[in-house]
Amino acid sequence: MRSEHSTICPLCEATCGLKVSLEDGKVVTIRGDADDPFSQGYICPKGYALKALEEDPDRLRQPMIRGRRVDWEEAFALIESRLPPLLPDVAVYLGNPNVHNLAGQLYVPVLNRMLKGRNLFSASTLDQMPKHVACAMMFGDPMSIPIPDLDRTDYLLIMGANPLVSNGSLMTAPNIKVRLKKIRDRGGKIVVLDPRRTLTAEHADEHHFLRPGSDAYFLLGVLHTLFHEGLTRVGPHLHGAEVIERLVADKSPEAMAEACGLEAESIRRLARELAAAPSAAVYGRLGTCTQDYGTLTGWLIEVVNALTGNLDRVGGAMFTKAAAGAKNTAGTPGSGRGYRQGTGATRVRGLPQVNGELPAAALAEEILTPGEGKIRALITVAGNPALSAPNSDQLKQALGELEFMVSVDCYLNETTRFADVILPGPSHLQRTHYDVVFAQLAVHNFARYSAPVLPLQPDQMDEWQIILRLAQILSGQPLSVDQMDSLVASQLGDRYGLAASGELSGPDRLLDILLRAGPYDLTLAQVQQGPVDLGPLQPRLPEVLRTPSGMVELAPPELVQDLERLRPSRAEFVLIGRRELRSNNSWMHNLPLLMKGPSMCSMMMNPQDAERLGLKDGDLASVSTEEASLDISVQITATIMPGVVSIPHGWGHDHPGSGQQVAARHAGVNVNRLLSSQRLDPLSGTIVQNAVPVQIRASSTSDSGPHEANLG
Ligand SMILES: Nc1nc2c(c(=O)[nH]1)N[C@H]1C(S)=C(S)[C@@H](COP(=O)(O)OP(=O)(O)OC[C@H]3O[C@@H](n4cnc5c(=O)[nH]c(N)nc54)[C@H](O)[C@@H]3O)O[C@H]1N2
Ligand SMILES: Nc1nc2c(c(=O)[nH]1)N[C@H]1C(S)=C(S)[C@@H](COP(=O)(O)OP(=O)(O)OC[C@H]3O[C@@H](n4cnc5c(=O)[nH]c(N)nc54)[C@H](O)[C@@H]3O)O[C@H]1N2
Ligand code: SF4
Ligand SMILES: [Mo]
Repeated sequence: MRSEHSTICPLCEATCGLKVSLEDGKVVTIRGDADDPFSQGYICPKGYALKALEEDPDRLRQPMIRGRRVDWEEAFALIESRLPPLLPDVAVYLGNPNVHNLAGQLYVPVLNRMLKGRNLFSASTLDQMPKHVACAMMFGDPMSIPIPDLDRTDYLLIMGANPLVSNGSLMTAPNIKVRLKKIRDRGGKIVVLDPRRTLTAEHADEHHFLRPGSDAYFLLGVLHTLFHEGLTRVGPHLHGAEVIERLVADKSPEAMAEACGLEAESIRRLARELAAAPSAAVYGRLGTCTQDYGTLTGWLIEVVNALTGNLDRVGGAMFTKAAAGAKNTAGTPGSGRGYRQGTGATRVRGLPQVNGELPAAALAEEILTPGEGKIRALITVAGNPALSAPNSDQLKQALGELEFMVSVDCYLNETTRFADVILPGPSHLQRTHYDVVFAQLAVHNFARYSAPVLPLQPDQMDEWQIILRLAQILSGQPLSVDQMDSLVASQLGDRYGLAASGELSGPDRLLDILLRAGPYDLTLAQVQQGPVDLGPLQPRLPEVLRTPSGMVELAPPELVQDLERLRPSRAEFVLIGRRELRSNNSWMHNLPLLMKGPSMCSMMMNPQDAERLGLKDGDLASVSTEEASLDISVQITATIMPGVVSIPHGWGHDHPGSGQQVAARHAGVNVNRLLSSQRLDPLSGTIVQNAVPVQIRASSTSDSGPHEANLG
């Protein structure tokens, strides 16, 4: 029997609507859903790969205790006997797929509460935390991130993002390629600033090489020009423009040019264009976050948006208004308590909490350093820090020294192989989906829900049930998962003064409360009928603000002070990352469909540099930092700036006994072995992954042996 089901792809921030055809309960085809008003039929190779993911024989379907498949009862019995005695020295690490999963969005906070404000780590401090901190200081809430009004803008300046490959981030917008093309078709302009001429740059009107880590210099030069030439527009809700004017008085394009690598005239012209465009948005993403000056850069981008009159303007950088779960639609409109970083700090280095969590860069030392409060047990949920976090050699050693570790994950991999117990949730097609997080970051207001395409099997637990069971074990309360769930629902209802539905349970019940409490008064029943189009983004100032002053804070003192740290890079070679269309961070590498073609794990290098070092295309180069040294094959290309090399992250599946046979054949090398866990953006605790100084030479190792795995 054949049937067709709509679902929302949970693999990246684009949140495409997909149509899945089933025959006798098996997936036959997956295609883009032409009826989805937001994604209009778009699908990328990873979306197709949901079928392969469903069928992957190496995906875990049963809990595991130290490599042995067991039933749920045995798995939880072990956890129940081992984990509670290790409290309060239990830590949680949350990986990226949590934000793509209702269990992660709605139930993981219950697990986190069991830590009582301590020892919470996540991939956010490997990623977007700088933007949260900058926006929380400016607008009062970490999720009040201005989003480019992509479908109406006349001018888009992209810094440190490659949305044609990543499919967009902190800018939920399916089918970026078409959306960008439409900007140009309507006479608009796209400019990309990136140390690499990316696929996105190829689809832009203009691309400039920008030195890694130097975005702040460019933005200061732009701001100087705006003031110097009288091009600023200080809207009614902006506070602190005069402080910015003083700060940039000596930051002329001429003074900034060398540090950022653009000509002074280009900086000046781009400033004028931003000011003159009928509407414009500066959009910065990963490359502007995971660098030495991540929070500074995230801040200066929004200052430019604000002072060109583009903040909150149609076609500019606007605030999404989500239907469920947004903090910037709760509480008193227009003002609030402002940014709250948390009062805790790490034990070893005293690194402050940011936005309630601790920097992931500190995880290894918190496990390895003896003393009171040492982390003795770890729960990872949908994360692979052994490959994604810095100084991986040290982190792997730390994971090996834990007294107990539990991983909620669908694969045996570089991280979960250290776990005493692995608890696999159901597959990505077996779950209810609603993007509570990404609907807050979208270029259009939507509420979209999808029911599971495939049913849960009797021997499976849903992921939210697994999380609640772990929370219950840590709480020590004699409650069943259903009782925990009802408690969570009634607490959530109380927060909004609403009664939890008596007919629903699980994520549906929580989502129903959030929708009813949200600004559009929707219900679960309404979103279950199909996508609800809530219209284009609307101006939201001052209602969106939650700052104590009720104003946009253009010059928060902490950020102004952080400017003193700004220094140009002088290294001969700096390392940056990149993303590939057929890869998803450290996973999905076990799907043959995506692993076809040449190895994705190579080091890009400019021909001038290669010639100087005597390297030819495909040669092995040795790359080193104080942390480690690794050999990797060189890909010579003029698309990368001289003095810059690029290695993607998420590779290094070379551990014997890994549970992923295909990934092991495409092992690659782990770039995060090279990164120092000491080098952080101080205000956000975020690890520096771009503009990292490295030494490079031709490798003395012959092109054979373990490197063969790297050639795919
Ligand atoms: N050098 C360098 N390092 C980087 C980056 C970089 O650009 N350069 N990027 C950083 C960024 S932006 C990020 S977000 C991090 C990502 O870092 P992590 O979040 O730690 O790693 P992922 O590779 O996303 O690992 C996802 C894990 O979740 C599992 N998984 C997948 N789906 C599910 C699910 O539905 N449920 C559960 N329970 N598990 C699931 C996978 O098997 C895998 O183990 O890496 C960071 N590290
Ligand atoms: N196919 C695929 N899609 C993904 C992912 C994936 O692994 N694969 N990962 C997902 C995740 S977790 C995230 S966070 C998003 C990230 O999405 P994007 O932000 O689009 O990330 P990248 O493609 O890494 O693009 C970062 C760009 O910054 C540039 N860059 C590096 N350093 C600097 C700098 O100092 N200044 C400037 N201006 N540019 C710099 C790099 O050359 C690169 O082109 O992608 C998501 N989508
Ligand atoms: S772009 Fe992202 S959401 Fe869309 S199909 Fe690809 S992986 Fe899925
Ligand atoms: Mo990320």
